[in-house]
Amino acid sequence: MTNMKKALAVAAAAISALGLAATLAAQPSTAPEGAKVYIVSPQHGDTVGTNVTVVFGLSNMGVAPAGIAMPNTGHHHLLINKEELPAAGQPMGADVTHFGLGQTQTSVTLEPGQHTLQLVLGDHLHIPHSPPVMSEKITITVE
Ligand SMILES: [Cu+2]
Repeated sequence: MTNMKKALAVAAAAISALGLAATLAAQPSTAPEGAKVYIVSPQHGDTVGTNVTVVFGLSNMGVAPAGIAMPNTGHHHLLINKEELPAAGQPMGADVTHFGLGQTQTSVTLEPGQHTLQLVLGDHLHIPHSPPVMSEKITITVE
């Protein structure tokens, strides 16, 4: 192969790799079968004080910090008193709490009354997986 042909072949390979990367980036990250996110604590129906430690659980997937693209991983997002779920295929915004360092628990201060908590896993771009990996929404009472 001449040098020119070699250069063209390398360029063609680079272009097709870029095209593939662009195609992959447009796809939501997939979640494996059996992936499950759940709230370990508190439990649905619990009565708690105003300072609440929320412990996140995840099975059949791994936790990775935001920005790190690894298959079958994501980071947690906590939804407090949210009626609607995050839109599919779009990064979650500031209306949910991101745990982009890979945290698996947090402490929140809540007013007395009833509150709902729900977790949604997001990929390296904060986009819910396909299919979405989200916990059941639990209700707690704060006294
Ligand atoms: Cu996020």
